[in-house]
Amino acid sequence: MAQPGYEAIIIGAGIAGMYQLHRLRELGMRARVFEAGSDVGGTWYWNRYPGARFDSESWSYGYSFSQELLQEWEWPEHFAAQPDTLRYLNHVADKFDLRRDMQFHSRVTAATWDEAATRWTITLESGEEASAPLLITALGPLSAYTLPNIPGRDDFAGPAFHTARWPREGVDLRGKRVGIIGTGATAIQTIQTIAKEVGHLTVFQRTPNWAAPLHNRRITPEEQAQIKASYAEIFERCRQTDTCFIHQADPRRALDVSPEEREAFWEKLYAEPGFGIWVGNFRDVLVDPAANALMTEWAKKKIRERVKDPVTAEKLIPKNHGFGTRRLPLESGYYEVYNQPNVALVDINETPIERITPRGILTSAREHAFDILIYATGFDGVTGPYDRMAITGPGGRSLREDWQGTPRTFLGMLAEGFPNMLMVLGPHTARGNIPRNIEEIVDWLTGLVRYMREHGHRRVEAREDAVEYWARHVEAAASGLLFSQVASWQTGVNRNVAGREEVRRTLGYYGGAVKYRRIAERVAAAGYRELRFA
Ligand code: NA7
Repeated sequence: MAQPGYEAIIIGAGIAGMYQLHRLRELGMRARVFEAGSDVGGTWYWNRYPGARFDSESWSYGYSFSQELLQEWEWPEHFAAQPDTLRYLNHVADKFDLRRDMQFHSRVTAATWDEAATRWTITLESGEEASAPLLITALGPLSAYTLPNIPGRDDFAGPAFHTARWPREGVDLRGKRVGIIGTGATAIQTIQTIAKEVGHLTVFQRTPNWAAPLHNRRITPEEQAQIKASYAEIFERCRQTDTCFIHQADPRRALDVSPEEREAFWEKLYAEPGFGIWVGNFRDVLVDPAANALMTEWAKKKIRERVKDPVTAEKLIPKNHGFGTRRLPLESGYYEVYNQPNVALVDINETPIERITPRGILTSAREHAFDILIYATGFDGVTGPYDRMAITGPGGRSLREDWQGTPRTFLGMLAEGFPNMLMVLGPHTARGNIPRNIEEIVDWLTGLVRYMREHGHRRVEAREDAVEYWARHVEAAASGLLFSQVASWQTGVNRNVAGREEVRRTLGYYGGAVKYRRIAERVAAAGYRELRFA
């Protein structure tokens, strides 16, 4: 049965959808959130695997819009664990009474534009429909998880879990023989956590990643008071950096300083908490191959120092990409795990996985028997959540087909040819410390909605020339980065997804959040000339 009309439909009740609902309510709008899960939280609702936590400083991660919320909430650790983040998001949902306008257990499978009615109609998995003039997609860049395309995947007789669908009640791993596939940020957190309790752990590695210490610790009462007194400065600092983290690239170039000075700086960064060693490094490390090669050599030494067995250490050293050219996982004792007698590393380039069997995993060398299998095999990033829905615009235009190559957007917030569809953290937006990016985008979109209401506009669409400008600008911003030359979810490559196995795509805006904000604000201040209203 069709639901009553709303003024806006929001898909997703994660950090983005929650905040967007709050903002639309302030405009007095009737909005409805549809969410596949049974409650709020998005990423932090789904990703309950052991050791899940973020690599952003907690106090730079929460919402900034409410002073009361900032002052009443206490993060227990400098880098909060998933249960605390989920507890935080539940607290926000309660405080702002968000669930009243949310519908859970409601996966959206299709969204169809009706030009005559100037409305979107969404269809849920259940067949239920709802419609509204505005559709806001708050899908999350990492919500479409992917299982490995290995033969026999359903044959395993024991329990098998993807990290993004870890059971709520947890999994008893004590004393068990566990196999895990993947060595990305998720796997690294999982491995370093479960190695302490499992009987035996076998890690199947295809591509090692560079990783650096997180240096997490509890927040002391004195620090808590200091944090609460400094929120204005913390968020101002995040506004000034390209990634919205508190870290900003050092103005010096690695190639301009002496080897001693360089190494002393890297030692200092390695000993400090957070992403400093990635995004607060010398400014040439992520753009100049020579500077990156120096950093990479230095980082190799660290792995060799920490892993006792030289053969294992060499396997853990990435060979096909330089330091920081993929998302840098932060770790807490990850490398030392391989010094434990109950942990084995299988390099599947040497002994490829042939299939999953009822007992475990068969490689070209032998069968490994397990009680439990874990797939830490990642996501169809950024565009995956859009590809999984049938989004149909004017004249039957399919977003999935449009985006088969590279997405075409204006500011990553409006897709070319799809009126009244507004994207929070879609492709081609600045991304880094995600809630900071989300707040800015939601605020911008809310400003656009307010403008439309004030001017009596019912329809908005990006102009073709504006999309073309943004496409060129996005490509130009990405072109100098070493990062753009490496396959990862960030460049749209996922070898488990048909059609996405090889071709790299630019899926973010890499000109930095400061520039992104400046452009977006200029567009709004000049009356949205890049958009066509009706
Ligand atoms: P990632 O970073 O995409 O990692 C996925 C891992 O799984 C990676 O090591 C993959 O190897 C591996 N993988 C995927 N499919 C297979 C198959 N079929 N066989 C063997 N190995 C496979 O995802 P994460 O969840 O770790 O992190 C995603 C983001 O979440 C992260 O950047 C944070 O921002 C939070 P590959 O590298 O493809 O060779």
